[in-house]
Amino acid sequence: MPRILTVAAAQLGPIQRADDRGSAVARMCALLRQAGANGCDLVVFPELALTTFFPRWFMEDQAEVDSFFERAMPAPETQPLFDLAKELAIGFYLGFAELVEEEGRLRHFNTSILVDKTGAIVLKYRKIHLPGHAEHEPWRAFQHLEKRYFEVGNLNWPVTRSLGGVLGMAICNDRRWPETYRVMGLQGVEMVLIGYNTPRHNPPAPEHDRLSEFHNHLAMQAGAYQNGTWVVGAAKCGVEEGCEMIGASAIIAPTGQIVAQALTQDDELVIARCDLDLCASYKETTFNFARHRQPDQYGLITARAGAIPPD
Ligand code: CDT
Repeated sequence: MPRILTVAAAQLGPIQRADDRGSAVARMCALLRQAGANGCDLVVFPELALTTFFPRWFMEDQAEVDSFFERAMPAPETQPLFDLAKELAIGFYLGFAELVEEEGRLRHFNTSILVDKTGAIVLKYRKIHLPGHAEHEPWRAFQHLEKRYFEVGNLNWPVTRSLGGVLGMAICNDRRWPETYRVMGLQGVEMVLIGYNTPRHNPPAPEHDRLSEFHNHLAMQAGAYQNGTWVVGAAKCGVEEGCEMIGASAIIAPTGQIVAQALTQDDELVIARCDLDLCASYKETTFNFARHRQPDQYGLITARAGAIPPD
C-alpha cells in the first residue's frame, strides 16, 4: 500500500493592513472547507498568514510592532481554524509572528506550527534565516526589517512523525539555503512544509526581480531532489499595500519535479496526492547519505559563515 498524503498548499492573496485577523481566518477556513471537499489530509498556509507582511514598514513604536504578534496560539481569533480543521480531520501548517516570554524576557520570532488531525500542535519551528536589514533604509521602495523585528530561531529544524510520514518545516527565506533541507534530510524528512512572503522587487538587487518565480522553484526543487523529500511551498501574494509579492505556490516531488502549481496571485488551493514512499528510491540510492556523504570534509560549512576567497 503506498503511503499517500493528500496535501494542499493554501495560497493566500493579499492581506491589507486594515484587514483584521478574523477576516484572514475566515478566508483560511474557506480554503480548509475546499480542502476537506477534496479529501486533503494536510493544508499548508503561508508565512505570517494572519496579518499583512508588516516588516515592510519601519516602526519606532514597539506597541505598534507588537500588534502584529500573537501572544497565544490558539487565541480567540485563531480558534475557529483549529476547530474546523479538527472537525474536518485535516492537519495544517500555520505561519505567524510569535511573542513569547522566555528566559525571563519578551522574545519575538517568525514561527510556524504543525497541527495534526486532532487539533494538537505537534511541531513548532522558528525561522532561522532572517533576510533584509535591521535599520531604517529610506532609499528602499519599501523596507524588509525582519532582522529588526525578529530574533533568529532557537529550535533548529526539528522533524516529527505525524500524518503517516516524517514532516519538517521551514519559513520563506530558509528555502533558498541548502542547509535547511539537509538538516532535515539527515533526520529522514519526507515532506518539508514552507510558507513564504516574497516581494517581487528586491531593492538591493533589482536585476533579480524578473527571475523571482524561477528562483523560488529552483531552490525548492533542488532541496526536494537532493534530500529525497516532498516540498510544499505556500505563498501569500498579490499586491499588498502597494507591494507585489509573488505567488507560484507549488508542490514538488522527491524527483525534483513540480507536480502542482498555483495559477493565480490570490486565494487558491494547490492540491497533490503525494506518495511518501517515492522518497525511498532517492534516499536509498543517489542520496544514500550514510553511504556517500563525507562529513569530515564539510567542516567549513559550520565553521564559517561568510566566504573568504584566497589572497
Ligand atoms: N519573507 C521572506 O523571507 N522573504 C524573502 C525576501 C528576500 S529579499 C529581502 C525571501 O527570501 O523570499
